[in-house]
Amino acid sequence: TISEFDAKAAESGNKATERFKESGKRAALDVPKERVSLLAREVLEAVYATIRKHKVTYAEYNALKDWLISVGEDGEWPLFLDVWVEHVVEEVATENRKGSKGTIEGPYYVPNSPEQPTPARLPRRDDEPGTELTWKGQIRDLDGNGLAGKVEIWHADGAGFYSQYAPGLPEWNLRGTVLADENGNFEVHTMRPAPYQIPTDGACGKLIAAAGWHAWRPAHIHVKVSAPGHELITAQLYFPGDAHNEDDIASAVKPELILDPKPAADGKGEEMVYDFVLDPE
Ligand code: MBD
Ligand code: FE
Repeated sequence: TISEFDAKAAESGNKATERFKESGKRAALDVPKERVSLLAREVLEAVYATIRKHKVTYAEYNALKDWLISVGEDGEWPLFLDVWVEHVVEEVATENRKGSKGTIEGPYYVPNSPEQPTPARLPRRDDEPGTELTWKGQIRDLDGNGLAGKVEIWHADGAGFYSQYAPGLPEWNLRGTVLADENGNFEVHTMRPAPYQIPTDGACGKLIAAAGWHAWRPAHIHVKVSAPGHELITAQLYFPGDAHNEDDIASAVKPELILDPKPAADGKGEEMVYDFVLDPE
C-alpha cells in the first residue's frame, strides 16, 4: 500500500490547488479595476526597485522565470502564497479584532469535517503514533457569555502528514468538527502533532534550498472557531519549547497562541485549556 512516506510535493500541491478552485474563495475574485491597477502597479514598482538596487542579471531573471513556471507545474501556488504572503493579509484583516488572536489558514483546510458533540475524539488510526492530547476550552463573547458554537480542527499526524493531502491516510484522519455545549464548553481528544516540514521536493523546496533557508513549521493544531452572530476565528495553536516557534517558515506564530500543556490527570498523555473569545459580527 502507498503510505504517507511516499508523499510527493506535486500530489499535495495539486490537491491544494484543486481544493482552492472548488472553494467559495473563487467568488471573491471580483476585485474593482481601481484596486487591481493600484496594487499591481505598486507590486511591480517594488520589483523594479529591487532589480535596479541589486542589478539583477539575465541569468537571475531566467532563473526566476523557470522557478515561477515550476510553482504552477507543482501545484504549489497555494503553498507558496500561504507560507510567504498570507500572514500579512491575516494581520491586516484582523487588526481591529477585540477577541482572541488568530493566524493563517494555510493550504490544508477541508470544510465539512464530520461533526461530533463534546466530548469528542478526532478520527484516528488504531495505531496512531504519538502522545495523547486532551484540549478543554470555552467559546465566549466579548462580555464573557458562553456561546454554543463549534470548533473545526485539523492537524498533521505524528510524522507531519495531513489526511486528504498525503496518500494512505483515512479520509478524515485527525480532522473533525466539535460542537460545544450550551455554555460554550468543549473537550477534544487527539494525538499531539509533530513539527512539520513543507514539501522539499517541489518548487517551494527548490527556493528554500537555493536560498539556504529551512523548511520547518513548529508543531501546530489548526482551528476555526465559530458561533452564530459572531466573527469566525481561524487560528493555530503551538507547543512551548518547539525550536521553530521562533523561526516558522510561514511566520504564523504569535505568543498568544502558544499552549501550556500539562501531564493529563488520568495519566494518559497531556492536557491543556485554551479558550476563544469571538467578536460580534
Ligand atoms: C502547513 O501545514 C501550514 O499550516 C502552512 C501554513 C503552510 C504549509 C503547511
Ligand atoms: Fe498546517
